[in-house]
Amino acid sequence: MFPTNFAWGAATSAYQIEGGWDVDDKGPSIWDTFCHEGGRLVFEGQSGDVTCNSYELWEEDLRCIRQLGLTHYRLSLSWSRLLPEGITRHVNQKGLRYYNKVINDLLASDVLPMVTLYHFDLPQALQDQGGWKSPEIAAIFDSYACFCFESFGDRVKLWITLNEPYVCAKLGHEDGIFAPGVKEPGMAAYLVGHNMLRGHARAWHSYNVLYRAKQGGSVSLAINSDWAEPLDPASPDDTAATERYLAFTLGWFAWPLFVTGDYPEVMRSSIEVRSKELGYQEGSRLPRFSKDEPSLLGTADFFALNYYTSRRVKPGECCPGLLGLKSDRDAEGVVDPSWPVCGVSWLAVVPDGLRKLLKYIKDTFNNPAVYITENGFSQVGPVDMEDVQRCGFYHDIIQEVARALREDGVDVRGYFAWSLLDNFEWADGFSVRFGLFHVDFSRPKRPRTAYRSGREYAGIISKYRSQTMVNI
Ligand code: GBH
Repeated sequence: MFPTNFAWGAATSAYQIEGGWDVDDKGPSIWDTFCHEGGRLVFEGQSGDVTCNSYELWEEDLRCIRQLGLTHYRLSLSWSRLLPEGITRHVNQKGLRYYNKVINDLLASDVLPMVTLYHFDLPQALQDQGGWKSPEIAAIFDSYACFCFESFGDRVKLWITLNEPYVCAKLGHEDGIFAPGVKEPGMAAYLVGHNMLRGHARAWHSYNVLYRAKQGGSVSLAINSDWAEPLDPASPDDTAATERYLAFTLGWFAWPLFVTGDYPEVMRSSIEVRSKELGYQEGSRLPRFSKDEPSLLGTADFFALNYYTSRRVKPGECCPGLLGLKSDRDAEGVVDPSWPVCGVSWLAVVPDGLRKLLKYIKDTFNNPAVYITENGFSQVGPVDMEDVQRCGFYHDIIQEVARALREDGVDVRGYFAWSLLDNFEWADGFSVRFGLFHVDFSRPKRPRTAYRSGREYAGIISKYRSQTMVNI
């Protein structure tokens, strides 16, 4: 059913699980600042100060990883734990030691690490200099990336530079509901997305020139996208809106890497049309890539996809008179009434949307190798250790991955469940649980206990792995 070397994984991110926010010389990140600011930014004023305390309890995480029988584990590095000021002048040796232990322990357990360099947690020192809005950030990210390739690249062969630039750009700099809490609709998000792409491209080129020959790994950028289809498939307006919807999420970051080295044409033209309507005169709000910088095209060694949900799409009805990403996009996603919604309101459960999105990626981006770097199902409200709905979800979604592989010929290389552990779910704090393991945040030792879905995922992995063994 699955190729022998298929990656069976689970994922986490540093700020969501580590805690230890100011121990051992770690510098603050924008999420430390955002959570400590008070107000109603995060559910009940919670923070990632301690969360799963994986900084102290890594060996407990390793036990969970082994219990699941994972072949791969996706984690992220805390930039400000390694480089407290964000730059390589000052290296925190204890941070280095921590990640070296994590990586070595994984390898000793026959689990391969996939390492994300950046998952939403910019060092505060860099935010103070303008953060992702500043053009200089691309070179600073590149030197951080090189530091990581140099330090860990002898053992890490799968790299993600940036997780979900869309989320950093839109939620962090347009809606202001994620750190750094900037609300500059229709302006900052495009600039931030642009600088993230520039930083990614530099890091990929550095890896390519300086490390690839001796380390032999692969580097990509994790792109989140809903699957989208027209609300009424017979309506040309809905069909055009769907094209814009995909262009403004998946296309925004995938077109530069896989198709043209530039943003999708429909994204450029929509932004220009809206700018004209609003009498906005100062040139395009969507920056242009400079010919003097390394090209974006070809700077992904595989397609890294974070898929959670799907939408039916129609033309937008939101605020046509306002400057903003939604009004530029002019497309509205709605949840089909037949789709169950799990936990959080945005998460309509649509497993076959993943298959359709994978087929779309194969056809649009020239049949890349694909890792599904995140996918999951959340729980809200009283804890249910016998989470049968989530069990059903994992069975269904893995069937869809199998169909994409076998029937549609998509080159899927791996699947990472989000998440190994219940953790700090950003603005939703601890109110939303995505873990395969339950974490009791009320107890100092933060005990981890497998949900039924954790046990079933372990069963699925062991079943498919034994089948692939038989195949050889
Ligand atoms: C992932 O993003 C993140 O990488 C991960 O850290 C996180 O824990 C996981 O999702 C679960 O949420 O609030 O209505 O504005 C997934 C992509 C895009 C999904 C933004 C939620 C917010 C919708 N996310 N979206 S809304």
